[in-house]
Amino acid sequence: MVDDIYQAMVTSITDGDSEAAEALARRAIAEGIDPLDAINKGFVVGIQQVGEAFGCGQAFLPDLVLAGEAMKAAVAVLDPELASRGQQRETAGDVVLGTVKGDIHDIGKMLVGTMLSASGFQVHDLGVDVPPERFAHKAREVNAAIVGVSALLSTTMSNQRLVIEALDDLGLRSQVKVMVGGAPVTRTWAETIEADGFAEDAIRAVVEARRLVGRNA
Ligand code: HCB
Repeated sequence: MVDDIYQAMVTSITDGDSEAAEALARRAIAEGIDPLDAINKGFVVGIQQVGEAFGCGQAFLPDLVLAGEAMKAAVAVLDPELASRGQQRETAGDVVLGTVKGDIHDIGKMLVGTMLSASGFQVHDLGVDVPPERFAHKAREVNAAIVGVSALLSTTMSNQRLVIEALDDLGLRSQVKVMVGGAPVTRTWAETIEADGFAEDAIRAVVEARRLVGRNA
């Protein structure tokens, strides 16, 4: 029964059907399904399938656009549910979050932001296509503990390094931890550019962020 709803979620994304995705997200809440399970076992599986189909030429840009919109419609419904789970926690630190310059993918970053907020971090989401200097200036403005940098394209990954350099230019590098992520990003890449942390998904991003601010519990 629950598996049926997860499968319907997958299909709503592969069909690029925002209305169905939104309705299924509402149904999940009404039926007491963990919003994180709805995202990870349902909607994310759908978006991964669309990504794979695009990668091998079986889906096209309009399919990506529609799937992305359907995914965002579902996450927008589930987001407040996820966030409310962390409401009473003390602040674990400020995180500046954004997708690098030249890159407009924002779904994964949004999920990371939601999970970090739900875990007690104060998140400042700069959005997408963010120049390196903006990350650095915002980090200084809010006295950030962590800068989270997302990149989804192999052509924009190198801009994560530029964010680290921009922090260095403002003399902030020693006091701000940098956590990188995004589909093409690996731990090896993170080490190559001397980032402090890396996470494969939003759950691991919370674990990593807590490690970076010295709150492993
Ligand atoms: Co896009 N796209 N796309 N796309 N896109 C990818 C990323 C490809 C892998 C698809 C493919 O070829 N198989 C590919 C990139 C190949 C590469 O470079 N290695 C690709 C391409 C090529 C392109 C265009 C160039 C297509 C074109 O125009 N010809 C173009 C680029 C536009 C640009 O940015 N300048 C493009 C455009 C689009 C949209 C706009 C149509 C749409 C984005 C909509 C939006 O975000 N509002 C889109 C989408 C939806 C995708 C796929 C299908 C899904 C991305 C996604 O949302 N994944 C993606 C295929 C894929 O990734 N499998 C495809 C789901 C989220 C939950 O996962 O990895 O983003 P995530 O985030 C995770 C994780 O990485 C980590 O936690 C997140 C949550 O669990 N994480 C962090 C992310 N950031 C973190 C930061 C941290 O500090 C820590 C952890």
